[in-house]
Amino acid sequence: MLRIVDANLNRIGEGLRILEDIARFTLNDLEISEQLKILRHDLLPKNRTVQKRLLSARKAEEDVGAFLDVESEAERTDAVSLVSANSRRVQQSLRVLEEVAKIYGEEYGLDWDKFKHARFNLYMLEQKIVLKLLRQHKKAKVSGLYVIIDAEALKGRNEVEVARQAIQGGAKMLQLRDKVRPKGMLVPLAQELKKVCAQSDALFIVNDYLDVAIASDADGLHIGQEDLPFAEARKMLPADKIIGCSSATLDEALQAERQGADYIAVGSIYPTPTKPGTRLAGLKILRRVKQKVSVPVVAIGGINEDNIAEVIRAGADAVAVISAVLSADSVKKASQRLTKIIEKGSAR
Ligand code: TZP
Ligand code: MG
Repeated sequence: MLRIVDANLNRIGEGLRILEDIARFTLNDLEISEQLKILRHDLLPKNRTVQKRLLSARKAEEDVGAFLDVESEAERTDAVSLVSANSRRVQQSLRVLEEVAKIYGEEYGLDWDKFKHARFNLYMLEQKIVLKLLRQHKKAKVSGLYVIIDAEALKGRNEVEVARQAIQGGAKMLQLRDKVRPKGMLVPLAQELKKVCAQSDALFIVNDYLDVAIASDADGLHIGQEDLPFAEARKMLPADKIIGCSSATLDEALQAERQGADYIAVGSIYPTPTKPGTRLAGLKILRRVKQKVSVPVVAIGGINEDNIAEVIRAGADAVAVISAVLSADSVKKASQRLTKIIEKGSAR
């Protein structure tokens, strides 16, 4: 029994340490990593006599299961599977200790209730870590050509077909921007667009509407300075979804980053008839924002084949366009040309 207790305590310590390091170094999340650290310290025995008894019972060289690897151990390809596998390990060990402690608790100084609480605590922490990792993964994909499917610029063309063409032409992100149609019509359209994006690993973002983003399981939401306040949107949007914020000044961009924006859109870079009355930010603000923030920066407004190279040179990670793609005769060819220039510029 002591060998079981010893082995499971070791497993718990090791598994929690991996989770803690992922929270600390991969997610930079102080709160989660501290919670895991406290959990680890709380669970491992501090009583010297108990520690000694456990050490004396250890016979690692006689462990018949020591090298019994299962297939899935070699398959842990990313941080999410690492977190899932290690959470499972810790949860199972906590369960074992809970059962052992119910019978031998007094003799070994183990409290079964503590293991049970820790197990439930870990279910929640695992969920938090996984959702945050998934968000980080999406955030890392903010790059390249970002095509905004704007209802008014479509001129009767079919959104889904336009989306397919844009992706075939190299777009890495799509946004549904529709300030006209009722949401009852937008939700099925958004769901369809999400499917098209998911097939090609492109990000699908909904402009303005949190409810449509949630209903369509979009990868994220885009909000402007006068839309739903960031904090409210973050509270209501699932933790694995990203939020992008528009900004026209360095102060707005810095504030958005402080609030937790996953990307910052800077615009308008050039004057544009697509959004009359929009504030002009220009390349200078784009450069300054890029220097000051660490989240990806998206440039928007009046960008086309003639000026996109200088936008990339100014530091944009992604370029959002409406008319340069939607007004072209061929959505696919226009996307291809823009993508090519972006790739050339980014390779420098
Ligand atoms: N936000 C700032 S400028 C702009 C938006 C939505 C319009 C971008 O459209 P275009 O046609 O690429 O200039
Ligand atoms: Mg808006």
